[in-house]
Amino acid sequence: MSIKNGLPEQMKLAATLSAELNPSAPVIMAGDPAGRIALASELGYDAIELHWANPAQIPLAEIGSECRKNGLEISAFATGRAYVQEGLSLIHEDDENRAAAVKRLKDFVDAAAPYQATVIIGCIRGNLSTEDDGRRSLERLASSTLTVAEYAREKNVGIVFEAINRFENNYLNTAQETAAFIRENDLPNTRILLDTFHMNIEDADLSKAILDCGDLLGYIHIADSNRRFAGAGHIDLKEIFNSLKAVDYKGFISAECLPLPDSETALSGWIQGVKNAFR
Ligand code: LER
Ligand code: MN
Repeated sequence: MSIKNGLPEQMKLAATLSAELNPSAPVIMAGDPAGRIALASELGYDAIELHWANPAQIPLAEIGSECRKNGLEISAFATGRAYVQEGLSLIHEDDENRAAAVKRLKDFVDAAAPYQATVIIGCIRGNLSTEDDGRRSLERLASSTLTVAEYAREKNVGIVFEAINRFENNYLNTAQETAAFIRENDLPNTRILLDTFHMNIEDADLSKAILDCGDLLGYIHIADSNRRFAGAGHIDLKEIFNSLKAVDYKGFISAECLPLPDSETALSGWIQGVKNAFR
């Protein structure tokens, strides 16, 4: 295994970026893309993960050019803000809303294609209504996600589908349930995103969850138990890294954590926490 900056070279580190910082949203940096991207590069990050509700609002030409200048990639486009801010949901009972959610994800795929970036399906899968027994919603989810995944395959863009804790999405919470959904529906170009913050709430055995996903694992979000930077809580990150090594994980590991106590401290603390866990 070749090691670069204290980590396996095959594991690349991404810093999350959005337009504005919000102490309750798990995005580590925001604002002036040029300054933020230069700082992330200086600290040892390899990539940037973008968090916007709509790709049309992203200053993508500037971000792309600053990334190139600093030798960084765009790892992924997170899409959950389209649900949180605009209510677009892949399982919505209203056909128009659901079609708009699918269209938004296709727009994200188009934005991701030139950068060979991945598109994340997380909170945009929406929440089950209280009257729903789940079956019809899961059928809608499978159909909407299949449409997006087939479109992504044509554009050669990878999709990662995230297991999210029950307080944000009220179904498909564990790694096992989420992996089963992807496998059973044979979704093309689609792998699972595991987020250690959600796993700490939902998965009884974090290591086993990673090992069971195996090569279905396509992307990792690392935040600690309190959703602060790696090392700021009580998750056993050494165990996480040992499991990632065991499945020969070769993807991005992203700092999707709260910008606390401030963005700069979280950015440098996260890198240090990840390196300590790997040692
Ligand atoms: C999205 O990656 C995620 O983890 C959500 O919890 C964002 O709030
Ligand atoms: Mn996440």
